[in-house]
Amino acid sequence: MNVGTSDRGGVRILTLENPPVNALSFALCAQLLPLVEAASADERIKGVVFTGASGIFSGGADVNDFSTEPTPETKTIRDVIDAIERSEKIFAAAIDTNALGGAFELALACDYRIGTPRARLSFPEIQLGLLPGAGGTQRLPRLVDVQEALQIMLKATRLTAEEALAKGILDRVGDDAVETAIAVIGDGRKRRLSERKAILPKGVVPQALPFIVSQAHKMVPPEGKGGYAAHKLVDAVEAAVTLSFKHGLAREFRLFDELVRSKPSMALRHVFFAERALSKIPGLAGAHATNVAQAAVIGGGTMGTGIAICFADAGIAVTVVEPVDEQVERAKQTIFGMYAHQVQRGRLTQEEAWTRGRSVRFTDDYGELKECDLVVEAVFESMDVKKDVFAKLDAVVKPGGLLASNTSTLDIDEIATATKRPAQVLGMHFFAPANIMKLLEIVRGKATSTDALATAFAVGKKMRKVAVLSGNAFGFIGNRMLFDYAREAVFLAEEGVPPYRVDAAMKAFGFPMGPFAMFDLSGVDVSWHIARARPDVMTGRTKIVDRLYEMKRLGQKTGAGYYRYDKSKGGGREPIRDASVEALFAQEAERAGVAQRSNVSDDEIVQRCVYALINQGAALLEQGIALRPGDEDIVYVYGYGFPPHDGGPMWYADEVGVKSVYDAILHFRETLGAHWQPARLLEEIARSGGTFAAYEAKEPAHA
Ligand code: T1G
Repeated sequence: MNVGTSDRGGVRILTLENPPVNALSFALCAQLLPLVEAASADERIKGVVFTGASGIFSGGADVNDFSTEPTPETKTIRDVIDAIERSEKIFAAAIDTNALGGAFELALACDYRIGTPRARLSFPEIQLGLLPGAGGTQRLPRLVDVQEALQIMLKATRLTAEEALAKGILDRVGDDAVETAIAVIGDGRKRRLSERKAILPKGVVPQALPFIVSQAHKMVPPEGKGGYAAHKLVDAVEAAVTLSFKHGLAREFRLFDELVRSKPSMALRHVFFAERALSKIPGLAGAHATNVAQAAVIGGGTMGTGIAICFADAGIAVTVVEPVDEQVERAKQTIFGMYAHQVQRGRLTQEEAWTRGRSVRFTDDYGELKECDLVVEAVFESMDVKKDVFAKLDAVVKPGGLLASNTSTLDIDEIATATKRPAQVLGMHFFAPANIMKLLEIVRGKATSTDALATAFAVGKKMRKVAVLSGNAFGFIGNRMLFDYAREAVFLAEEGVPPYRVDAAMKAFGFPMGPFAMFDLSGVDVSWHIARARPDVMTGRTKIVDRLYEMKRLGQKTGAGYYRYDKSKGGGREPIRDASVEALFAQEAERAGVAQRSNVSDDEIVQRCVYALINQGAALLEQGIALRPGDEDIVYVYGYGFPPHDGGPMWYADEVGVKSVYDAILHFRETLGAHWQPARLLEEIARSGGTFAAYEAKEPAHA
């Protein structure tokens, strides 16, 4: 890590070099600061250009640094920017690819900003539960108007070079940003944003500012529901208009320092690093990932079509094997419609959409799959059907071609027995809708090779998926934990807590959807099938699921399930409380002898559902099905809507205190039954006063 320096035409070029993203760490800033001061004191120098090594400007502050308490000697981006402000020289930022967060702020402190066509500028701080803490909230509203500045920072908008140029955030775009910056300095002058006033939107008078601010506060979630940083960001931008630059900066610093120590931000930074740790798998470092040039999907249903789109979006040619013509037509319409929508939304050009759409071919002939590097099977969830497909694939696909199943519950090792290539068989469990949901569970069978895993993770990265390694157990990670969550939701309703109350409590906790609305979305028949296949896992004390199934109350798709649905309300997707289902619960509970309870608190509802996740999460770690608690957190934040500002179930357990979770589970075991058996790992951590964050996997079973 260092700062390269060179002089050209009376201009000093300072090159940030701190692989992999040139993060402006405390250590790099400690090197950068004296160089800025030396350039400012050097008579021969007219100006300074900041640029980044390896074609990256900088990914912003080093997020690791936020976990250390800065000392008075610590140098940060703020100190570097302060030195720029005090200098008489002209400063320019020459930006290639990313200028994020603090890097964007460094560029805003300069007099000029030059980008290459690949330049991307954004303030991702809000996604870390922070706000731009090196002057961004004060300088950006002095370059674009307050409303636009708020949008850019609240939405972490990734501005392309073109967009930034159009907004005046970049002054020039050119292939050689450094050369252009040197030329601009040659003709340029000092023009610090700090000397300007914040810009009100056209036609808005200063008296209207309180209204704009109150509207902005209304646009973001409540502080306790993920909006904590957003409200502080609005306060900081308000200060940019109402206070002097100096006082506004002081206000921003105070708000940032409050956020960086806040629980939501620590949880979001945990999610940031946990996501990047996912692909660090013991034994995979030396593995060889095959380049997947040709892929195939077996089955052109909803999932198969979604998976095909994932390949097309990743630039991988894909053949969909679907024997039913109507299904092929439906799949083509879905793909065509989806890409047309992307073009309408300006997300893709016509050309890009056309190229991607054309990369999806259909056939009913397995013989065309010979050269495939990877085939994903997405047929009916039946072991016989899948084994038949894998036997056919094994006979046709070239040696070394990977065969993956999208199964959500079936045994990968069992599927592999249908082939002579178990080392190339694995699970790739996509979540519906496959082309939208980022979560992907990559399931390792006993014989799955590390090369096969490395290839699957590389494909997951190309698809921009969040890929999590799972061992081969029923329900893998996400659904296996969900079964216990679902059990508690159903048990609560059997004890007399109406489904709408369970859902309301879980939505108040932070889930976008309660469990019963979720069951209705995925289909009561799915629960019915699972309960049949694995009564040991999906246990109900009553016959409620059977009753609903027999009544064809399968959820949204039949207009009724645990709730009623009315086409005229929310397009038939809005759950409407149904007293007849509550009566059915009471009836079935009486038949099954389930005692009714009238005093169940929201806290109990939340604890039973969330602690069920935690307990099963601990069990999966013990069994080596999940590698790290952070992996389970990512599964729940990305796949099941666990509130990211609570960091995921295992992070949340540490926040609550593992001992408190353990004690509550012991209480549930006494009062609710033996199904509340605390996982051994949970007990160990509770008794030792430890945390899940400190858990290091022993040799995981699926290694
Ligand atoms: N700090 C520390 N490490 C970082 C980092 C960062 N800002 N960005 C990336 N890394 C690490 C990452 O953990 C991984 O490490 C490796 O780099 C590659 O990351 C004061 C307060 C830049 C677009 O939020 O968006 O500035 O796993 O796999 O896909 O107001 O990384 O290899 O050990 O993501 O090519 C604001 C976050 C900070 C940017 C590159 N900046 N990073 O994507 O690589 S707060 C961010 C990204 C701030 C100021 C505020 C992406 C990327 P490892 P990667 P990528």
